[in-house]
Amino acid sequence: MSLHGTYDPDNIFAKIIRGEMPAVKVFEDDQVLCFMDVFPQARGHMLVISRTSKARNLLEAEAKTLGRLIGATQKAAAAVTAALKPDGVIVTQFNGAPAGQTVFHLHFHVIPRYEGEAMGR
Ligand code: DGP
Repeated sequence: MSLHGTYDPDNIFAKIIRGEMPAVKVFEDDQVLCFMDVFPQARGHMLVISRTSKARNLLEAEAKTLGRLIGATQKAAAAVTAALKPDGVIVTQFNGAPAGQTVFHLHFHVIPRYEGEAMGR
């Protein structure tokens, strides 16, 4: 799916939000959800999503949603740094299939990096 199109309410993250699919949740409130990536690129790889927004990508997100998401992403990065003591943390996200996006519900990746360890699945 390119940047153009409409939100699919049956995407996998929408199902996780509705409790129709299992996920290993790290934290959640009424606005955001942080959970473990099922195909981790490194130990502690997490995803941060909005529970309420129907934005498929960064370009569609409202400022308020982005504010909440980046706050939760910072919290996730701090939590994984405290828990697993990585040497670095990548925060990233992809917009549109040609850019590498595979799930079309806006999400931020939090990927710990460890010196001497290759990244990959
Ligand atoms: P992206 O390429 O940015 O759209 O990344 C989507 C990520 O979602 C990818 O790292 C794998 C992860 N993922 C896909 N399906 C599931 C799932 O069912 N559960 C969880 N926890 N993660 C998933």
